[in-house]
Amino acid sequence: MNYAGRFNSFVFKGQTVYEAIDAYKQMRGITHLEFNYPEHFAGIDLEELKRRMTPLRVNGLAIRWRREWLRGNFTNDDPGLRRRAVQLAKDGCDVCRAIGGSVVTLWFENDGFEYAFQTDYETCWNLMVEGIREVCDYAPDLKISVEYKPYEEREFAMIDSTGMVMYLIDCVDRPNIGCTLDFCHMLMKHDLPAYGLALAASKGRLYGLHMNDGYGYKDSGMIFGSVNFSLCAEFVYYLERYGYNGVVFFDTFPIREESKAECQANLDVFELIKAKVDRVGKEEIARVVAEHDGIAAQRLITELMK
Ligand SMILES: [Mn+2]
Repeated sequence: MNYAGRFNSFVFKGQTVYEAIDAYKQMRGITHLEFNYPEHFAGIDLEELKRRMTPLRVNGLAIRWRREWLRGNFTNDDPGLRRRAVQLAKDGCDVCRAIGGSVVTLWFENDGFEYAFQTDYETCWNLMVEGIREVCDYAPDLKISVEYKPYEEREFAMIDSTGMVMYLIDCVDRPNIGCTLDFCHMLMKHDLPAYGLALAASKGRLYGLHMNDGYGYKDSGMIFGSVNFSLCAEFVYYLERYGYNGVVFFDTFPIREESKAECQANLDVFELIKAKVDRVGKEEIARVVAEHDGIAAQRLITELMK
């Protein structure tokens, strides 16, 4: 498996990007880096960055629009700001390519609404589709991956569920559009994580993973497998079944925990759950799934817990 951790687990505690890279190099199993653009590139020389990160590779980067676009990224009612929001994503594509990455993740933190009568839904949907299409066409050599989240920062997000992101992919209608699935975001929406995975992967549109765990009512960002063992095991099984060969990125929030140990704990438990799935075997799991029976499923979960 390819693994990456979250830079802000270190940066939010005052460490530099280079210090975080050094920490990742010391962990067992980390293979890739995943940046935020533009925040992690302030004052960074790309050639220097490439030297410092070797032998780690870059998966890609996530665009962060942040507060300047509070009224919307791609649905902003100010045409100039909207244009700059699309341009920021295109600039991110250039940087991603320059450092050897292949996936640009778009999470539309500001595209949503709070009030009835606040939004013309059809107009805004079309702005989302057209903006994303423009980014896809700008960088046909990169994977443009939309990460959905049901709410936070807005009360309602434009792209709020597995179903919505699959519909979006259909509307954008480009070969390089896909999605990144965040485990906590799926739980927040009461989307069954493995179900969404199967829909996206079966269409060849699963470009990224944000692995974490939580209680479902917010973006808890806890260690993978800490809360929902059975759902995590099912998720790993379907990753193997569809031959996912992208990066497993741990999108967790070690606010009180030591960041390096927390990332390593994620990676170790993911490997353990993967080993359990492999021990039981894909064929045996498929046989149980085919029974379509709750008790048989629970017997399998019990077996996986051993
Ligand atoms: Mn995420």
